[in-house]
Amino acid sequence: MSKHNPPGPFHPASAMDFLPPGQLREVQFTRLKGMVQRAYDRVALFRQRMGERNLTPADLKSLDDLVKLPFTVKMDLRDAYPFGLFASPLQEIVRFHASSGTTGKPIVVAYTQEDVDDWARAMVRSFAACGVHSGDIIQNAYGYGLFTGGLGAHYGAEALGASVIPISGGNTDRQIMVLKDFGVTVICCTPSYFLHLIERAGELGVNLKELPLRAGVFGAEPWTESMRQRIQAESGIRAYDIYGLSEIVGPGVAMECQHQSGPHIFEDMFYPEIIDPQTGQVLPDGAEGELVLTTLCKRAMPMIRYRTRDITSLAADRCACGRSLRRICRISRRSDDMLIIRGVNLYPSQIEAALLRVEGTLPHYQIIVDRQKGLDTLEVQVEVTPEVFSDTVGAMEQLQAKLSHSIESITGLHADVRLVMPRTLQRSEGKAKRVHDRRQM
Ligand code: DLL
Repeated sequence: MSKHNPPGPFHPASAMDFLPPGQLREVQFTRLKGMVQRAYDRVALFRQRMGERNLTPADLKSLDDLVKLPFTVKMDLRDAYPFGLFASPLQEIVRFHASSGTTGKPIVVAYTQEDVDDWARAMVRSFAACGVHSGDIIQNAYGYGLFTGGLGAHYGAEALGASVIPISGGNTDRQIMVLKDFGVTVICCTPSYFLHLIERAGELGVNLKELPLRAGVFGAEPWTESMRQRIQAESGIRAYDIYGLSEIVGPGVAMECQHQSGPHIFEDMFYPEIIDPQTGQVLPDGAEGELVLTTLCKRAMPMIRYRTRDITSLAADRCACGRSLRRICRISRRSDDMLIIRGVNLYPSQIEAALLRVEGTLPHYQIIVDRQKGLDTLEVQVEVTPEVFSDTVGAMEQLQAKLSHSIESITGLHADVRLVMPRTLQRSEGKAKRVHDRRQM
C-alpha cells in the first residue's frame, strides 16, 4: 500500500467548504439571526447583557452588526455552573462534556441530538479535508470521557464510514501493537503523544515507516511547524492540525486540508473574529489577536462571541484546495495562563486551590512542566510548615500523597509533588512566576 495515497473520494458534507463567499455570508447571517434569537429568548444572561446595551435581536441587520453584541467569557460558564447557559430543556440534552474551569469546578457543555449530529458532520468535513475516507482504519487515541476529543473524533469517524478503533489514550505498547496488527491508516491523538509513540516504537523495534499508517489528526494543544516536520520525518506520515474547544463544540471547529496551510474554520457553523485582547476591538484579517467564535448552529448551548483566549490570526487568501473558508494560523499562545498538559487544560489557580485544601503547606509553590520521552510531566514543588518538615518521613509521605490526590481530584492530572523546606522557593518582587514551562516544541 502506498503511504501517500491520493485524496479520498469527495465527501458530500464537504460541499459547504466550497460555498462562494457571497452565499457563505448569506448562510452565516440567516443562522446568526436564529442563534441570537434563540439565546435571547432562552438564556437569561444573554438577554440581560443585550438589555444593558439596549439591544434586541431585531437590531441585527447584517453580519457587521455582530460587533454590537456582548462577549461571552469562560467565567460566564463557570458562574452558570452547571446548567445556567442552556438554551434547551434537560429532556432534550443527550450529552454532556466538561473541561477545566479556572478553579475547582469544571465548565459544563451540553448537546441536543441535532448538536451531536452537527458535530459529527463537522468532524466528517475535518477528516475529508485531509483525505481521510470511508476505507480508512482510524485509531482514536484521544481520551474518551468528559474530554471532547475521544467521542468527537469517534462519532465523526463513524459518520464518515471509516472503521474506528476506540482505544482512547495511554497504554503506549498496546497502541503500537494495535497500530501494527490492525493495519491502521490514520491516528488521532495529541501531537506530543504521537511523539512519545514514535519514541516507544523505536525502542520496541517497530518501524512506523513500514506500516500502512499515513496520516495523523493532531490537536488539543499548541504545536509548531518544526514539530510537524519532525513527526513527518520520523514516522513517514502526514501530520494535520485540528483545532477546537469544548465551549464551541470540541474538535472540528477548524481543520487543515491536504495543503497543510493552517486549519480552515468551518465558517458556516462557527463565525470567527479576531480582537485586540486588551481593547476588544475587532481586527482585520491577517492581524494577530484573540480568536472569538460564535456558534451558528448550536441548540443546547449557543455561544455568542466567545472569547477563546487563543492568540492567532485569520488568513483570508485562497488556499490551493479551493475552499472558501478562512484559515487560522497556528495558535501561538493564550492570553490567559492556561497550560495544556498531555491534552488536559490546567490553570495554575487549580493547583493553588488543591494545595490550599490540605493542611501543613505554605502558600509558596512552583509548577514545573517538562517533557520527557515526548510526554509532558508535571511537578509541583510546595513549601511545608517547619513543623511538618521536622516530622517523620512517614508523615511527609502521607502529606505528599494527600497533596497529589487533591491535585488529581481537581485537575484530573497526576502530579509529582515535592515537599521543600520553608523559604526555599524563590520569592518574587512583582508578579509571582509560579509556572516554569520547560517544554520545547
Ligand atoms: O482540546 C478539543 C480538541 C480535541 C481539539 C481534540 C482538537 C483535538 P478543550 O479541552 O476545551 O478542547 O481545549 C481547548 O485547547 O482553546 C486551545 O487553547 C487548545 N487547542 C485545541 N486544539 C489546538 C490546536 C479540545 N490544534 C483549548 N493548536 C483551545 C493549538 C489547540 N491549541
